[in-house]
Amino acid sequence: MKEAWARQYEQDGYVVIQGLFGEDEMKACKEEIRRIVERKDGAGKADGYAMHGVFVGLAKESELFRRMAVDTRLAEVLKAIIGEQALFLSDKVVAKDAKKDFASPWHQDWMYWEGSHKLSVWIALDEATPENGCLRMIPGSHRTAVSHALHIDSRESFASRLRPEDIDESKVVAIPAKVGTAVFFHDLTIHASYSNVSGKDRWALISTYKDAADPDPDLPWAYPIPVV
Ligand SMILES: O=C(O)CCC(=O)C(=O)O
Repeated sequence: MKEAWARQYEQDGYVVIQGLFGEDEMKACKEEIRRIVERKDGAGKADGYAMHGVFVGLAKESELFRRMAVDTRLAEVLKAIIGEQALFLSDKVVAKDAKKDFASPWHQDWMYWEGSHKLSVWIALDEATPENGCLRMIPGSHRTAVSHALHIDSRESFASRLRPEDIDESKVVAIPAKVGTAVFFHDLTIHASYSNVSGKDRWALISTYKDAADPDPDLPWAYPIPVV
């Protein structure tokens, strides 16, 4: 299995493991996220503006997410792909629902971080489909860094994005995911997500890792935890 994961990741720039976590665990994560957001931003905010977008730094705030970051099921896959020195750096929730139905634009994560290559794990806290905003990927795109245009609307996240003409739609693969599914992807894999037109939640937990042996400048956004 380990070799198959590593091979798939090497070939496509991502590997999908359906149902790596259980529904109850994902429900507990969502409840904990609501508690964190309410504690940080005030009562009612978890169902208000704060929960309709991106909240960064869950592990910093919660033992549950510190455990989640180094969970043995994730660690097994991370070790197969990154190696023995996998290091957790940061996590976030990307929450879309009936009030916030944004589609994430096409991009490569590396444009935001630069430095050594990182890997992110996108975990489905709700079932994700094309109707409620599942991921879209371009297999094999992790081999090349593509220049991104700067997006000037500062009210939106994802400041660096690819131009529509950079995307060959015939190569795009949708990644529907059952609750608890984990998508491991390279920071050069070109990805986006559909908007959520379903009226239902589509929350995802996204955690980022690197090989601790790879040099990097200071990463002020990181909250490092060794995986093994
Ligand atoms: O969950 C999503 O909608 C996509 C998030 C994403 O592309 C990212 O955080 O890099």
